[in-house]
Amino acid sequence: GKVRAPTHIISTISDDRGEEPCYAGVPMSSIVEQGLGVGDVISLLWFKRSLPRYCTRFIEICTLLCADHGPCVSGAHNTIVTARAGKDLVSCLVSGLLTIGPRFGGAVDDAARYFKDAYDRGLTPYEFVESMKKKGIRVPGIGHRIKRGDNRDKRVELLQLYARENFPSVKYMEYAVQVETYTLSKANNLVLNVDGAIGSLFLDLLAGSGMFTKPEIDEIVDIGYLNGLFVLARSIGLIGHTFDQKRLKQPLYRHPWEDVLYTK
Ligand code: Q5B
Repeated sequence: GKVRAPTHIISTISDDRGEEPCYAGVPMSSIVEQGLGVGDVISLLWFKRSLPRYCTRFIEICTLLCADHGPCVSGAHNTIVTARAGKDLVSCLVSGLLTIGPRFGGAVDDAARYFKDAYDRGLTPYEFVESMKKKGIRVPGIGHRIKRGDNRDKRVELLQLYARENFPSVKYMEYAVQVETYTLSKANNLVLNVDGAIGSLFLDLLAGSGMFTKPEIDEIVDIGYLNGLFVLARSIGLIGHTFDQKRLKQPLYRHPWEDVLYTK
């Protein structure tokens, strides 16, 4: 019989060998004809399934709300400096993206991991936060440089409102809110931030939509899909900052001496 030569790559998300490319088995023409959006495409290419509209809309809202947060945040700052050094679009984009990590924008996965573990083990917010403190770990998804208890992050409020109105259950988000209530009693900047809101709400989406088995949820949280939402969204803003600097013909950036503490 025929012997199949061994393949060096396995791929399960897309296929362009037919008349038209397919995303997780769905032909592109069908995506266009059904009027699907970027949330549906993310569902197909990341989760390998079509998700209900309220889920794909949630993914789109995350993308809209995280697209940019002004020129002063780490990512935009790096992109602006790189653009002003005369570099190309891809260099400007990746220099901004490289700042995304545990402190800035890349705490979504860890927020989901820690909130899930604490909720599933039945820890009270007090037990959870104090156990993190003992381990010397900052609670991912908590804290912000400019947002405060009396100046909440509008993005967090919008995500919470959407989920309360559309998700079958928001138990993980409500747990994150209880954690926030406790951390705010310690310091006014320890609000639930956008990473924490997305991390906890995505747990609710995964657990409440009925579209994922428990092992699949564990795998998604374990692999770490959710920082991808921030990375994808913020790429939109970083590309915008690149064009902005080039349009404005901004010169090479040099940080002022007065703003550096020179010391021995
Ligand atoms: N403390 C975000 O810190 C920040 C604590 C904490 C327990 C915490 C910090 C943090 C976890 C990571 C996280 C996502 C670095 C943030 C984002 C996107 C963004 C950005 C934008 C956008 C801020 C003062 C005191 C210290 C600390 C304690 C702070 N956080 N304790 N758990 N989580 N959070 N990142 O202001 O006793 O004095 O030593 O790491 O979720 O990135 O808009 O800017 O869209 O672009 O620098 O929104 O919270 O505070 O370091 O001076 O700490 O609070 O231990 O206590 P800060 P620090 P003590 S959203």
